[in-house]
Amino acid sequence: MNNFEKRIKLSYKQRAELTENKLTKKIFRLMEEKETNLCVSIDVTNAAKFFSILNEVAEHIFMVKTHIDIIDDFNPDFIKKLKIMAKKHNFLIFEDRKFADIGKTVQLQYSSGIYKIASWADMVNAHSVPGEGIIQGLQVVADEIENARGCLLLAQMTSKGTLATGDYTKKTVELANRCKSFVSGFIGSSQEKELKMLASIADPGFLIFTPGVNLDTTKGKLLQQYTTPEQVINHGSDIIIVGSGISKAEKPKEKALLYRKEA
Ligand code: 5BU
Repeated sequence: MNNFEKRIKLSYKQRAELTENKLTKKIFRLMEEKETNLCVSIDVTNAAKFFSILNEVAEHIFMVKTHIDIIDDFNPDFIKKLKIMAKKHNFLIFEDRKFADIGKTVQLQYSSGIYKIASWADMVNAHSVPGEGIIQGLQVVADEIENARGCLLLAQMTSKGTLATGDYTKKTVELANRCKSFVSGFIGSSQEKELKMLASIADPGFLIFTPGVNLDTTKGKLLQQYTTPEQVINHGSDIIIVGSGISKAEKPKEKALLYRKEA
């Protein structure tokens, strides 16, 4: 079996055995246990609204994705509440921070400042453009934390005209291969050709997360591109990230169930 076939055919249990990454193993276990590969992205600016949506969808997700720096009324209670909910409803937290600097700067951005991301986010993501230093900088922080921490590399992006294609994607996968203890996998494109390419070169011990998923439209605002859950999973992705398709719906809970079933 080639990598693509392994991704499609092996069970989560079998896939979990192909990695030593602690967070990746935890994710495979959790997806199997909760019977969901849905990660919801709640991109709202008000804390009360954020928690109201999260409360509705919690039973259907294995992970919530945040953009912590868009919350207008952020204070440390936000994190306390988020952690309590994550424990109660058994989901993980992914801060979509997209780190992009040299090692010693990302080390500080990950550990310090107002948000202290490393203290609460199980998963973060990073651009591969700085090279291995970015992973080393994040990992210095992660190694000090008791709970499993992981990182996704942006091998691709979902926006039309992205420069993260072809050789850039291949080199990102090579970088990940050198840093398997901290890198859990990749952000993959929602577009068929690109995603299939990534799914065929990425070792099946790596997870592929795909945003740009929506059942109602193919074009989002400001050059976002969408495809359906069924398409991205058949094209080799493991996890769908759904934002406005759920959070802007009249009934987020019903939509979350729908996306969960589709994926
Ligand atoms: P949407 O409302 O489903 O379009 O939200 C998608 C979310 O995923 C949003 O938070 C983006 O920042 C995030 N995203 C993305 O859309 N495309 C990418 O390539 C990456 C992240 Br990386």
